[in-house]
This record gives sequence, C-alpha cells and structure tokens, in this order.
Amino acid sequence: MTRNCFKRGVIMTVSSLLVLMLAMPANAGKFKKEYRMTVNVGPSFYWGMGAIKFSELVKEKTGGKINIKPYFGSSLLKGAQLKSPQMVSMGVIDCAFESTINTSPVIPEMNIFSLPFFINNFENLDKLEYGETGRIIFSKMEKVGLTPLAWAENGFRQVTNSKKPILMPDDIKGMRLRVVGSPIFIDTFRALGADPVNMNWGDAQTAFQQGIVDGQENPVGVLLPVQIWQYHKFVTFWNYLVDPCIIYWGTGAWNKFPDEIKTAIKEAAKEAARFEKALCRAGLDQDTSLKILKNEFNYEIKIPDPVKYLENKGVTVSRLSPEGVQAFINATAGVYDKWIPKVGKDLYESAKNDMAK
Ligand code: X2X
Repeated sequence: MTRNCFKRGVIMTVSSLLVLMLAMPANAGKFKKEYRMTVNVGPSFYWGMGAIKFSELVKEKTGGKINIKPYFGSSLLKGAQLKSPQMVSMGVIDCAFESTINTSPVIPEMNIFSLPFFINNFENLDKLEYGETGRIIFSKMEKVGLTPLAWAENGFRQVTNSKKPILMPDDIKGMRLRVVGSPIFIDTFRALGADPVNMNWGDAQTAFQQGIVDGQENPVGVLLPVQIWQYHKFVTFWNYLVDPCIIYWGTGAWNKFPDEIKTAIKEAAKEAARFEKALCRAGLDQDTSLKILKNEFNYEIKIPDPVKYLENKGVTVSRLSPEGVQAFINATAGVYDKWIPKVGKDLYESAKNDMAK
C-alpha cells in the first residue's frame, strides 16, 4: 500500500465514523446496551422477584436508557456464589442483588449478620441496617470498589431436616447439613456437633433430592420455591441468624454515570428493596408487610401465611423454648470468640448499641 493510499484510507475511516456518530441518537454509546446483574437464586424466589422489579424500575425511571439483565443462579459465576463481590468490583459484572453471606469473603464485616443467635428479629435488623452498623458496612463496601444502593433481604434462616424436630443442640448432633461455603457456617454447625458440608446453592438442591444431606438452613423465601417439604418434613423457626441482601454496583462504572442516572437507579433500588423485603417478611411480621404489598404495590401475595402453608404441606414446624435458645447460645459461644475479631470489635459493639436503641 502506498503512503497516499494509506492516508486516504485513514481519512475515509475517520469521516465515516463521524457520519455514524452524527447519525446516532445523543445518548447512544454513552450507556451499554445491557448491564449484567448477578443474582444467586432463580426468578421465582422472592429475592429473584425483587431483582426483576429492580431492573423494571430502573428502565422506567431512566426512560429506557439503562437496561439491566438479571442473570439468575449465579450463572455468570458458573455457580460460584461467593465470587460475586470480586467480579463486580473488577467491573466484569456491572451490578448485583446479593446476599451479605455471599459478600462476606471480601467484606468480613458482613459476618455480623451470621453470628448465631445475635440478631433475632426484624426490629433489630432494621435498627442495624439503618443505624451506625449499616453505615459502617456500606463504607467498607465503598473501600473495595462497590457502591451500595439499598438494603434488601433474603431473610431469617430456619433449619430444615428429614429426621426429627430440632429443639435442643443434642437433636442436631451428627446431622449432615448443607451449609453455604462461608466458613462461619461450618464453625457454627461444628460447634453444635453437626456434620456440615458446604456447597454452592446450585448443587444444594440436587443434594436434597438425592438425600446426600439430612438437612439445610435457609429463609422462607427459599424454602417455598424449592418445595422443601418434598425432602424435609421438619422445620425449626429459630431465627438463628439473618441474611440481608444488598443491591450494589461496581464503583468504577457507577462514577461515570451522570447524576440524574445515579439518582434514578438509587430510587429504583430503594423501591425494589422495599417491595422485596415485604415479600420476604409477608406473614412473618403480623400484617405489616402484607399491608405494604397491598397498599404500596397493589400486590396480592400468593402465600400470605408461610408457616401455615408449610404445615398444610405436612411439615412439622417447631420453635425453640427460652431454654432451648439459651442452650444453643451456650453451645455456640466459641464462634463469637473466633469471629468477633474478624468482624471487628467496634462493629460488634455498634451493632449491640443499635439494637439497644
Ligand atoms: O446459598 C444459600 O443458601 C442462599 C441461597 O441462601 C444464599 O445465597 C446465601
């Protein structure tokens, strides 16, 4: 190719690019065609329904400029649910609607929610999330390149099994239980003398079906869509720890959004989180969440009383006596000795302060 020929080629390419740019609408090119969101569970879970709501609201509030596609079942991570925060902070995945458990490998402070028998009701949880503790946790996220947008929920985790009612630590001894791959779960169930095995959620359902494990622990919003009664006839509602979710975005990309887009996405996150939390709490907080769904979202939930629903499916639902709770607290004391230093003594104190308010 002669020099002139090359020059002409370059000029032509540049000018055709200019023509193309002029032909495009003002915002095209500024935003991606699709923003990918990782979600560990499926679309029929309350958590998954919240993720769908978030993407719908974002579309609506940004006038169609921002399109989020939820990728369910951690499919962007090949099921490796604990990898979500790294991938979002690196910008490989744009955003997440994720459990604090799945975020805890990168932000150990998230384990505050997994201390056994520490936060035991919605009131305490709300005090933490909207108090000093929540503020500290959000600031920790910002330090690792994650921009938190709103607190959402998976819920208080309840234990299910195929053997017998769990009322005292002795009942759980030797039980093979699927737990999530976060190490505090292994420590807690070992302290109770159980035989915990960790596996990703994607593998867990097969393990229930095949009876590889005797039991597992998850909130109502997970127990219902997996039809846990098919595998486990015993559920203990022990609220032994809670699993909030957080809607978050990778900071690198977030900072490039214009302010009006940031505001619209944040509003969408807050609204979707309010809806999703109400789904997860429906029938578990008297009629508070049922009213939110009906009055604010014009939404009639299919299962307004999850406990009764489980009982109707032949599940024996148990609750711990005060002595039972104390026995479990005593049996898991060692978990606090090991995990408070990891979570941070200050954060632990602030959580206690928030709950005392
Ligand atoms: O893996 C689990 O148990 C689940 C679905 O609850 C989480 O993602 C933490």
